[in-house]
Amino acid sequence: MSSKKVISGKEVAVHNNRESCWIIVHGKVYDVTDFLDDHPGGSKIILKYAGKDATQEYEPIHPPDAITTHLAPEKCLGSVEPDTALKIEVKVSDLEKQRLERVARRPPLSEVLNLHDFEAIAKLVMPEKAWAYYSSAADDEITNRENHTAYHRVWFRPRIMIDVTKVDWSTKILGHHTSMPIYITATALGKLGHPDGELNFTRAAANHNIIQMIPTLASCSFDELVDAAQPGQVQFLQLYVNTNRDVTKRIVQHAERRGIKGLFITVDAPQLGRREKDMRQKFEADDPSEVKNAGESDSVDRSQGAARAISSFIDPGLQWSDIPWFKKITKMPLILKGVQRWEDALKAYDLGLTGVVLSNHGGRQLDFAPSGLEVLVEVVEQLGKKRGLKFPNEKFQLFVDGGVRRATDVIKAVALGATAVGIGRPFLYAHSAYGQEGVEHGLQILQDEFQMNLRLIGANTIKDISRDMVDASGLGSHVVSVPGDRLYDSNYESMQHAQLREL
Ligand code: 173
Repeated sequence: MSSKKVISGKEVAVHNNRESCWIIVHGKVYDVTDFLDDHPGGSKIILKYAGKDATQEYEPIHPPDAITTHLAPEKCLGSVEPDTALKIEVKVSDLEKQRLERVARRPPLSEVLNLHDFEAIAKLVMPEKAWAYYSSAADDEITNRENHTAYHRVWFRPRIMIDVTKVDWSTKILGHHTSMPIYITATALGKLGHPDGELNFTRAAANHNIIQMIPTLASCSFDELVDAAQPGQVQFLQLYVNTNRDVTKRIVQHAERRGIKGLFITVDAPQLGRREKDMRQKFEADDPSEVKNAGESDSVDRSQGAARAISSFIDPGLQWSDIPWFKKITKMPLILKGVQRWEDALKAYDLGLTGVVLSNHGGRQLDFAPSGLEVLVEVVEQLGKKRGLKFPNEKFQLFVDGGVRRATDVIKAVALGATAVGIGRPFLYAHSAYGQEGVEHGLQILQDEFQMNLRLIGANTIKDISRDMVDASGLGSHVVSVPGDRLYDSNYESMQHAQLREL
């Protein structure tokens, strides 16, 4: 059959089972019968849409080119005759109606004063599934909360009587200009939060001269995000290494040809962490009857949540000896994302890499992994002692991500030796609640906070933020503010004091 053929929705509807399974995505009809068992998210979800239009379900969790990359061209049977496709009737539930009412009641952006506000609003207005996916973290979410509270254990030692009439917080990341020492870090599945997906970040980053790190698992295609960039706009790529290295090689070399300026290889996720908030959503099973039938033959256990369902391609065999291969296939600067101890940072340096991101993946991987901020201190110390390096350093750059909500957090990391800091969830929340405008507002908030805080600590530029401007002596002390164990705490029944007697 030629892909030019026009097929009626009625004809597609006949192919609604495991023996012959056609689906419609973006107006095209695909024969996915042979692909059912190879689908990383399992066959069950495809069979739910067998003979029907699957675009709405497909869109947020796949880049638009996922189908054409995974299916042979002849599996595209043609286009569906307009308005004839069977759709799954989506009933607007009462809960959804209530959510839409809350969306209409969002405060204007002028009332959003800080990045926490975005999180609070997003929690109220996002679809529950998307909130669960973005906000979830590993196990008891201790590391997730520690990422933020670690910043509370670093205090400023401000300088006074400095002429701070003019302050400038622009700097360079891997040699590229940025208006602030931050970048928008990679986060998967942007369309779960907003229909424009990661394009919101690309466009907002352009308007604020900020670097965007494009995720491997973006909802938008890589090329869409590169095409949307302004001339000269700098983008990095976050890479999940595929078990099939030919696929990885193709991605990397394509990225280099498209002008990507840095390759951030994720090294903290040989297997995805258990994110229980996400798991509780039973991701694809909106229909409660389906949850009961979850024992049906389907090789993927979707009770494991959205991320695990689509991450089976990630190679748990990735190791240090793979690094020379990456250096052979690309000239892009190579940075390891997810380094969690100084020994590994030194190894990365010794192997000639350009830098490391001290990160625990937003607390989504190993619970009780230390915060990037705490690792930063030991890495700077050991690279100084054992390799004679001073930070910040043009040749080997240190980045931190996780838990950042304020410019003061960024300034603390910079004082401790970081070149820049990655911010992920706050921009996801901003875009989920307000789209591109929200992301831009979030960036503007940070710009304003930088101006004020540089003045208040007595630094005219990023270069003037020195190690002596912070006291990090309490950072390693987890006694001060270890986050509470919320699940345990909510089960524990408080004891009572002695009561007054009844008269
Ligand atoms: O943290 C994540 O959720 C993540 O990195 C991921 C990995 C694989 C699939 C989807 C998301």
